[in-house]
Amino acid sequence: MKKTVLLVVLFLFARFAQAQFIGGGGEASPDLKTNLKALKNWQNLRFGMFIHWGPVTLRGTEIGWSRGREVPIEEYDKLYKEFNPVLFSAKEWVSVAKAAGMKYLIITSKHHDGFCLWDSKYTDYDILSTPFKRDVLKELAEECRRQGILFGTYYSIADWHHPDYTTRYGGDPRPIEQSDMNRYVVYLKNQVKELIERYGTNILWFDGEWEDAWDHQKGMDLYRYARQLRDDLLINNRVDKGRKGMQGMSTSNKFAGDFGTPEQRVGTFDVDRPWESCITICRQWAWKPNDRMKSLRQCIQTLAKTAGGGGNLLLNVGPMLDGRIEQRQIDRLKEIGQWLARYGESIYGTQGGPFKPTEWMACTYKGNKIFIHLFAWPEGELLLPELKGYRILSAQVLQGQRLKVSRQNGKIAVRLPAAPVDENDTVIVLELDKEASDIRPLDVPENILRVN
Ligand code: FHN
Repeated sequence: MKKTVLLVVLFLFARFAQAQFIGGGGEASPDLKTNLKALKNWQNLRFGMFIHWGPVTLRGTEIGWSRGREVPIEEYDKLYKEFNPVLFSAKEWVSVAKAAGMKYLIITSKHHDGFCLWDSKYTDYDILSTPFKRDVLKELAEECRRQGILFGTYYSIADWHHPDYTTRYGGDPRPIEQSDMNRYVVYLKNQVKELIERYGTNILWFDGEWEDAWDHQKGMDLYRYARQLRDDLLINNRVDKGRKGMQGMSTSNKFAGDFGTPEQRVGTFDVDRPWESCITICRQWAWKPNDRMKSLRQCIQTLAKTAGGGGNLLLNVGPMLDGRIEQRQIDRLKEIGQWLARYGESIYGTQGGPFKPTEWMACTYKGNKIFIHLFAWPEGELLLPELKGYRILSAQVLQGQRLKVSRQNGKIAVRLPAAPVDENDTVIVLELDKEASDIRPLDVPENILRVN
């Protein structure tokens, strides 16, 4: 008997140790815990605007990365002396986001090039040192509050301009012997404090954590520092070193961060861990003349697939050097907004699933309603795997006609109209006899569909 008890105790301890130190499940340490109310609110918003902007826009090359490449470092670091975007209007930008159906906005307060779009007490390499002399972050933060858009700030941990940051880029000849990363971390924290206390940022979207200058300890320390300044703050997983490349999710719970950050792709279906895909509406993050822009179809289907996978979409625009957002990008965003004005119920406040996304469909649900987003049009009938234990009370095209629904050979069969109602994404609504939240996610065989 004594021997059995000892074995049980040893087994339980081993399990506990595994959860804590080897990661992959188990609890994140208490002071790295996400503010669940803030997280839920943000997840319900589903769609935000990302903005990459700075003096580099004078050259139309990529922000940060073109320093020391397309634009010699000396020239790049002097661009701010010519930066005078007189047509910048926070009201216009926020109105464009709102018209697109976006519910939050994240602006690059400081990118890898180290230039600050606000009046920072800790550097002169900021917007007040330009001929423009207006605090872009102040105007945007206030306008977001005025128009009810959640305001957030991107902040690059990598700072290729700052003398104390210890990773050089772009052939930068400056030796790092005099550099002091601890001094840089003090600078970083002081600026983060400004963003939280002076601009009321709700989301800290860190980036540039992949370089050797940054490590796990610094990541966890920065997360704790920011959360103790403001508890209902959301901080992405690029505050720490857990992110596994562009797929964007952290490899274990030991790393800090409230949500994963897949980049330039729709994240993998995951309804257990929060995530947000950041994707450019064109190809470059910062503005580039005649950069290829995504079609309306691509934009809407990317949003539906992201929500259908359980994630948020942060769609990026790069405003021009005079401060305006390009008219064609404004028009594209407005078109997305028109689709959301009609079908937004199938995106905002929904969860991903229960049918997992495929090439031709994605699925979201809310309460007892399941929204099937169709990107291709089946011949005659839409067939879906059975939902055992659930009665389907009705089926209809969202905002449209009712449809005949039946069970056939263990499948749900929805009789469809001859043609899609919306070429980009026609939404079919199934109303169930009870909440859909307990349905375990289901794979939909690609070949279940006969497309005409
Ligand atoms: O280098 C940056 C890039 O410029 C852009 O900011 C994206 C946005 O997520 N992040 C980095 C690349 O991973």
